[in-house]
Amino acid sequence: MAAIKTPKVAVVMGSDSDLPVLKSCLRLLKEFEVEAETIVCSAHRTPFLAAEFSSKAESNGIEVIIAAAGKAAHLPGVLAAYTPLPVIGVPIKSSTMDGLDSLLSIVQMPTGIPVATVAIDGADNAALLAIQIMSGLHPELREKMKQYKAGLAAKVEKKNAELQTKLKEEGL
Ligand code: RP5
Repeated sequence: MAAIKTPKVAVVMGSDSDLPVLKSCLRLLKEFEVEAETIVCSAHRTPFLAAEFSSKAESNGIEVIIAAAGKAAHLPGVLAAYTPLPVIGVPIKSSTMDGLDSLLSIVQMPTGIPVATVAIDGADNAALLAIQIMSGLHPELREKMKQYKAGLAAKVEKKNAELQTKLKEEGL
């Protein structure tokens, strides 16, 4: 049986000014031991690079593309146009419109070319969704995702227990 390769995603940002938002995405991918190819590439300033990168992504072993952009955020849609791979769009809050411009530019894709869009600045969910998509091929990711969710639940349970104690102490 052929060895299953390391899961690999591309994290593409429209500008280096998007990096602060994407750091938590990169940290999560690292935590789940997913390889990330991370580049700056603009749909408007480097359109040929965007087309070339996306056209070659599948043959370069990438399984999911995460694309972040702000303002007239066309990068995720342009990348999606050039690849059969799933593309996850991260709208960046980078202008006077508080990211609503980015959100609508990314989410309102025409039929046939979907971009799975997370919340404005929702970089963590982009990483988690990419991991969930890849976990069909990589069972170890499915197991890690179960542990991650159990960890989230444990944190909420702890907070609830603390709240109950506090309420009792304050007679509320
Ligand atoms: C978008 O324009 C980028 O994704 C970024 O969010 C925004 C501003 O880019 P810079 O002017 O900071 O390079 O293309």
